[in-house]
Formats: sequence, structure tokens, C-alpha cells
Amino acid sequence: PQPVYLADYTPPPFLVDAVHLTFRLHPEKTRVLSRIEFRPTPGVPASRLFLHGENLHLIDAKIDGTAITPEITDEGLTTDAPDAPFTFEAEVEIDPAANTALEGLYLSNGMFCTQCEAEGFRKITYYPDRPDVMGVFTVRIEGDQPVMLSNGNPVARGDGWAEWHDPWPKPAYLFALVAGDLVAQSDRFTTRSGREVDLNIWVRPGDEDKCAFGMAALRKSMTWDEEVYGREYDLDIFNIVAVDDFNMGAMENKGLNIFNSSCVLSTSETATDDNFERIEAIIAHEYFHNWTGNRITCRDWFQLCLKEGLTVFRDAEFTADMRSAPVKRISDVIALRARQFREDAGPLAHPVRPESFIEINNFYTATVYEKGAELIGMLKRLVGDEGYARAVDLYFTRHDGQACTIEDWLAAFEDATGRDLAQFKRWYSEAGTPRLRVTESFNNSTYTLHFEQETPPTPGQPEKHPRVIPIAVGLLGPNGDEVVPTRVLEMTGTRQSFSFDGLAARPVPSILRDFSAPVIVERETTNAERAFLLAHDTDPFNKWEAGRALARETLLAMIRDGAAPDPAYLDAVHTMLRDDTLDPAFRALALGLPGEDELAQTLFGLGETPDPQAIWEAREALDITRADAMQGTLDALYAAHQVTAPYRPDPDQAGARALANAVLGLITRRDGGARALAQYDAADNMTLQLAALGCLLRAGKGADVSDAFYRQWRHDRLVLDKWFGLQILSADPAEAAETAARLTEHPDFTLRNPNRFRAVLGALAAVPAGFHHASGRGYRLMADMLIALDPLNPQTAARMCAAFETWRRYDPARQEMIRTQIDRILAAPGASRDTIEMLGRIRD
Ligand code: B3K
Ligand code: ZN
Repeated sequence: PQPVYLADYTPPPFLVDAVHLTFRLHPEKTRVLSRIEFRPTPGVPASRLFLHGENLHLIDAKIDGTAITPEITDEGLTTDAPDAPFTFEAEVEIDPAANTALEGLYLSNGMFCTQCEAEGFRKITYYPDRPDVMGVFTVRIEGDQPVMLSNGNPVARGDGWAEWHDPWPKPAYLFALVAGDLVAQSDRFTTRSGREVDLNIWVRPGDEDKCAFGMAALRKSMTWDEEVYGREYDLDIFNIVAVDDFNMGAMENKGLNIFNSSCVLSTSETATDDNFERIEAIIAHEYFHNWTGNRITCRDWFQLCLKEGLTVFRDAEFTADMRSAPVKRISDVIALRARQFREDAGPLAHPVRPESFIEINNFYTATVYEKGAELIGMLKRLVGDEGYARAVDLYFTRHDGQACTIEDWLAAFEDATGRDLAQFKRWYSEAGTPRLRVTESFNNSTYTLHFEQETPPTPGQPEKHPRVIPIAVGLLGPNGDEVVPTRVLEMTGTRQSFSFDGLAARPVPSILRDFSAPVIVERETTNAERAFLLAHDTDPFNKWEAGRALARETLLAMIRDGAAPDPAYLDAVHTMLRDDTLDPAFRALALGLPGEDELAQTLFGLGETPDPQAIWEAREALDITRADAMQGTLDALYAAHQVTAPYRPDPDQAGARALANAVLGLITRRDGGARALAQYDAADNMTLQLAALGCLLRAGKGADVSDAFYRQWRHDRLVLDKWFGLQILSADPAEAAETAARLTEHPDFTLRNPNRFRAVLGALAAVPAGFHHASGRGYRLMADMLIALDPLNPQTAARMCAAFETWRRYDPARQEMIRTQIDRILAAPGASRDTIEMLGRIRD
């Protein structure tokens, strides 16, 4: 397969004014009739008409009423067309029941549904399937399903048919259709300007009681977007549908969002506090896309971060407003480092705006999404809140109804604020995580910070250039008082110094407050200074960061030479835990240790070869030491953070449970599971039940409870996914791969459901000492399962290939084993282009 290049972009030769689609639904033989009003694009040279189409059986086609015989290839159809407006009509037949890739029109538990982003519409009918072609869709659905939905507003319905019209021009990737035996939980919302909107969450009968929280989240999102961004909803109806078989989290189809049921359904008995927070964030994310993505879309798929980075940034702001801003920021940075920094440091590194791809589905990455969101955060910091608001308003007014580029986005900022963003643009075009080295000097009451930035080479980009980096800094005096409040230093050169005058004593710097840029700070410092910042920093992010760095240094010493845990760390974390002025959720985060993968990445970055088993053992040893050293405090904290009020998934209760559960993990190290068992037996919600089960499994005492859990929940797919995953996440590393292998033989395991596949294989990839076990069993199992899944569902298989992206960190024996497995997958008959592209890039 040939790559597509950003540099090769040309405008479409034909535009679409209107599309009429009729679906005659049938599981194996669905007929799709299309009537498309085309017109030549003004100013673009005349050419033949090319329409994308894959796996379609063409029944007939006409132009302006006359039958044509187009040329057909695997990619689409070509025909002569008039150099004037014309109507194209076609009838095709497709087979939804055979569609295991879950892209295009497919069946999930007997329900018809679609997924078109990025290039799935071409599996439904012949069409210019590119985001810069926007048309007004009218859709008629014929079938015997009780509920038949499409985009926009309902027009009419009768026995066996329904018609929908979407007045907003949209690209084909936002098309959606759902038909099945569904029931709705409904509500109403009145927009700021008085539009009455019907809200529905459609689910399978039996799931009605799982919609209330999602509905509340939707209402909050609608209000927030009006209040904070001045954006209102623009149709009479907003539908959400829960689907069990779905390749990702959710999809923002115009007026008809389709959700993986795991990202919308919840009850306190079946969803954890983390699930609730994620559901609220994803509902917000998809809703916010209505403006950032749908009303203003992307010119081409290279501009994906235009909608994704911005929408992730918006949903993060929303969560920060609804919940605790520091806790949200810290959690996001933990995830960014775990996924995006890892990606940026390996063979899959790519710019936030990539310049070429083979399969665009492989670029829905942490870099495009999460680093893309960090870029928006930096922009906001550079131009200020008020400048940001003006620039975003200008972007909305200037580009409403258009398909845009990053250049359009940045021009709105330049025009609204007068700032030159030429250097900022490098953040979009150059991959890799900059390293920011910091040294300091102090004399005659002047304190100077010296910065040096360097970005390591990434695939295809040997040379890097200095970027503009907003570095938020504050200074603390020796007694812990803040002597210089937060100031944003703008670094633009490779080396740059910034001075602070009038200081009575040498201060302690708090650098990169609130994680003001996605960089790695390198600075020589002491554990005493880290403990000082953990105790005194006024910036919650850097307070947490100081504790994190202390834990990391302690662990690195333990990993390298079997050192005992540093008492300075134990004292500091103990003091922090006892500080009742600190939010319990913050304390839970500060009690967390750097993950095994993060430690491996750190060691590799320092030129060392990580040993996954040694890393696992060090974390275990540190936990045992912490459990002994803080015994009394842990008991007291556990007792003090029992929630007695009825369950609510709000931040206060969730924070208390998070701290109690984190503490329970340590208590279990001493009591062997007595308290965990008591918690399990008493639990009336999934957050407490699941955490207790995890503790028991880790303590080797979980077998009976795990069986009971399975019997209790075997009919709830989403809870069963947790049960599958937890057994692997809690297993001893020597047994993780066997546990996963055994679970792939379980009667409830299936390759047809991406959630189930990810529950097992994603969990295996998430336990480094198990996945990278010296036996190679983890690698072999992963390869076996990828070979089995790839022919059915390339998208989900290709995404899981990233489990291998870190292979160059490891010793030659492991590298050799991984290479063997990669080659085995590549050699499998029918390997998909998705997977071939991913493994090809990883192997290079
Ligand atoms: N835009 C979709 C993702 C589509 C993924 C296609 N492989 C969900 C989202 O980001 O909101
Ligand atoms: Zn999105």
C-alpha cells in the first residue's frame, strides 16, 4: 500500500450540494440507494469523477438519469462526468452481518449501526469520502426495526420506514445510522436562545437504569459549552446510542453520537468512580465536537489534531471545572507520560500533525489527541485567557461551516492577538519530547535559571529546532514561603537564562508549574529539596511532582543496586499522608508510585537496559516497606475515609474511596487480606468491590472471591470485562501470561468484541514484568491473538501492536524474541494493511 502525503493535498474536483440515501435493511443483503447532487468545484480544472467505494456490490448507476458503466477497482469507481452540475445515482448491496471490522454498516447483537470515521463511509456506498466534501444529507431507512435513527432531525415515519434530514452540511465521516430494538431514556434541554432539544440515550431493553448519570453529564456539557465557549446546540434532537461492539470509545456523528456501551452505561453497582469520571468526560468530548469537529471540520486527515487536540483540551477544562482541577491535571500528566511520552520516544513517534500515513486509523494516537491538547494549553498560556477567548471566537465566526487546517487555527490566534506563531508551529511539525536541562546560579540577591532545550531525533526527523516553551516558575524561600509567585518564562532559544532580583536568600525553584509544557525537565537536585517542595510548594501539580520524583529516585536506587528505600522518601510521604488539609484524592495520587513502564523508560533514557522483573520487585519491596513504616497512619486513614452516606459518584466521595482503596492495598501487605475480604463482603458499589478483589488476588487469596464475583456478574458484559482484566493485572509476573492464555480459552472470551479483547490483551500489555517475562510467553500469546484477530478486525489488532513499541529498550534476548513474533504476525496470511503499517514502523 502507498502512503498518502500532506504535501500532495489538492482540492476536490466536485462538491456535493445534497445527498439522498435510502437504506433497505437486511442482515446480509442491505440495499443502499443514493442520489447525490454534484457540482464542479469553481477554479479547479475539470476531471473525471472518482468516488470511493470498498466491498460494494454495484447494482446500477446513473448520471442525470442515464445508465452508466463506470470503471471499478478495489478503491472505488471512476466515470466521465459533465463539467456542470449533475445528479449521480447508484444502488449497491452490502453485507452488514459479515462486517467484523466494525467499520461501515455492521450488526452488533442484532442491531444495525455504523462507524464511518475516518474512511468507513466508502464501505456503505460510492461517495467522495474525504472530509473537505460537505453535503446536506436526507436519509430514509426501511426495515422492521422498532427504532431507526440517523443524523439531524426526524422528518416523518410510518410502518417500516423513517426519514431524517440533517440541515447542516457535513462530511461523510459524520454520517450515522442505527436501527434495532432499542429503548430510550429521555430528557429535554432548552438552549440559551430558547431552542427546545429532545435528549435521548438509546439502549438495549434492560439497560434503561444505566443512563441517568450519562444524561446528567450531557446536560452539564451543554450548559458548560454555552457558558464557557458561547456555543449552543443546533438541532431539535440529540441522540446517543450505546453499542456493545465498538472499536473505540465513542463517535461524534452529527446529532447521533454512538458510544461504546462502556463509555456511557453506569450504575453504582456496576461502574467504578473512575468509570463515572470517564463517562462524564467522553460524553462531554463527543458533545463538544459538535462545534469543534462538526460545524468546523478538518480539511484532510492530516489535520486530525485540529478537532481532536482542541476537543480533548475542552473536555479537560470541563472536567477541571466539574471536579478538582489539580487532580485532573495530575491524572492527565500521568497518562500523558505513560502513553504519549512512550510513543514519542519510540519507533511510532510522529508529529502532532503527521505528514504521511498508510492507514489513517493508525494515527488516532496519544500524540494527536493528548499532546495535541497540550499544544492548545500552551497556546492559551502564551496568549492569556482573554486572548484565547478572542482567538477562539474569531475561529468560530470565520470558519463556521468550513473544513480547516492548523494554519487556519493559528491564523485566528495571530489575527486576534497580534502574536507571531511561526515558531510555535514547530510543535505541530516536529515529533519528540524536548528535554529541558536546568541549572541555576545565585549571587548578590540575583537568582538566575539557565535553560537548555534539546529534542532527540525521531523516525524521519534527524534534525530538531528550538521551540517556544512556556515555563511557569515560582520561587520559595528557605522557610517555605513563596517569595516569587508563578511567572511564565517564554523560552525561544536553544539556551536561555532568566533572572530574579532582590532575593534575600537562595530560593528553591518550582519549575514547570501545572506542567506548563510537555517536556522532560532535567535538573540535578537532592531528595531533601524534593521533600521540601512536597511539603511547601503552593502549586499542586509541582507538589505532587516532587513526591513523584522522590519515589522515582528511591526506586531507581533500589532497582540498580538493591538499595534500601530512602528514609527521606518514607518520611516525606508519611508527612504528606497525615496532612488533613490535603484533598484525599490528591493524597491518593501522591501515594501512587511511578509505573513499571515509566521506570523502564526512565532507565532507558539514562542509557541503561531495564530489567522488568527487577523493576517489579523494587516496587513490591517499597510497598512492603511503606506498609510497615506507616502502619498506624494507614489504619487511621482507612477508618477515616469510609464513606457512610449513600453512594454518589461525586469528586468528594470518589476522593475518599480512592484514598481508602490505595491505603487498603498497603494494609493488605500486612494483614494478608483480612480487611480486603471484609470490604469485599460489605461493598455495595463496584469501586469498593473491585478494589477489594484486586487486593485479594494480589495477596494470592482471591480464588474463591473471584469465582463468586464471576457468578454474580456473569450476565453483565462490562463488569465481566473488569473481571477478565483484573486477574491479569493482579497476577504474579511469572503467571500473568498463563493467566491471560487461560482466559482466552474461557467460554466468555470472544474476538468479536473489542472490549473483551482489550480487557485481556490490553491487561497483559499493561503488566511489563508479565508481558516481558524472560520466558517469552507473553510475546507469544500476544502474537497468537493478534494473528487470530487481524483478519476479523484490523483496527483493534493494529492498535494493540503498540504493545511491542518499546522493544528496543530491552536486552538482546528479549529483542530477538519480540522480532521473531513481529515477523510471525507479518507473515500470517491476510495480515491487514493496518497491522503491516504498525509493525513495519515498529520494526524499522
Ligand atoms: N472521532 C472519534 C474517533 C474515531 C476513530 C476512528 N478510527 C472519537 C473521538 O475522538 O471523539
Ligand atoms: Zn474526539
